[in-house]
Amino acid sequence: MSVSDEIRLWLDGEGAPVYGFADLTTLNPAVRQGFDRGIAIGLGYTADALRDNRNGDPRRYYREYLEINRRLPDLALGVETILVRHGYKAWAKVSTTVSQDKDLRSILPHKTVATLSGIGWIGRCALLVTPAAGSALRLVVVLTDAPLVCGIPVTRSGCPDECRVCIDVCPGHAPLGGNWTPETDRASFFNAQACRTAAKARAATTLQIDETICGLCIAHCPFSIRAFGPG
Ligand code: B12
Repeated sequence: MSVSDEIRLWLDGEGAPVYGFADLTTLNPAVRQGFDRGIAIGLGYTADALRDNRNGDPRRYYREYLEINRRLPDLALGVETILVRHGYKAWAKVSTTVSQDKDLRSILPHKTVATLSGIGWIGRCALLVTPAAGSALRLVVVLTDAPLVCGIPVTRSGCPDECRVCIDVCPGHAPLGGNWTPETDRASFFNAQACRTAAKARAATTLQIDETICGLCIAHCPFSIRAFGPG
């Protein structure tokens, strides 16, 4: 069995709803930390968590957020183990260093690996949107030198021209209305600081916690509702 097939089999067995293999060689080697391939893995929320959050109660969304964050590193480390057993280099990116100034950027965002793997595009809310789970998923990435069979990169937004849902529901007015392409800088269509400020304010009010938890764009996204149902 090929290493790609073995990883697929294992992730399917673990119930990972969304994953893809990316050819990273179009990226600067410093950005991809010398690795040629990446695996993006996503775990989703339940319809009930999304419905409650839409209705103003993010408690279930937050519980599932914590549970997903607990499970994602296990999935990444499992994939890393398979790759290493096959004799390849692999690095499960289970934590991210982000510039904490006004920029809020990592060197290689998970979403870049995700679109390059072909599993989805970047919506107006700056989140990965997938046909399989909408934007209602969290991601982890494994980098490797294994010759994986890679997906076809997504290079255009799949959001309908007329859809303004995430723009209208965002309490921080963070989505500015523009469409993503791989060449578009985030700042031209999304105000990350405004998102962070509003998400912190919402989490303080609704959950009494000092964290960046909101997810209204996720819960209202028509692709999320289509994937999980209305709850
Ligand atoms: C910093 C950060 C934030 C910041 C800034 C948000 C942002 N969009 O950058 C703040 C604090 C505001 C934030 C908030 C939230 N975040 Co956040 N955040 C991150 C983090 C740690 C780094 C993101 C980063 O580097 N941004 C820099 C910019 C430039 O990159 P980017 O927007 O991530 O992605 C750009 C590139 O990927 C580029 N791109 C895409 N494909 C390609 C292909 C090529 C070839 C190129 C060149 C570029 C390119 O397009 C994207 C848009 O510009 C990631 C984890 C990670 N390691 O990636 C999580 C992450 C993006 N956050 C996530 C989530 C879920 C949230 C929240 C919903 C939190 C919550 N639970 O309520 C909110 C809402 C965010 C939103 N609407 O975007 C998820 C997104 C999942 C998804 N479906 O996309 C991630 C991936 C965490 C995870 N482990 O799942 N977040």
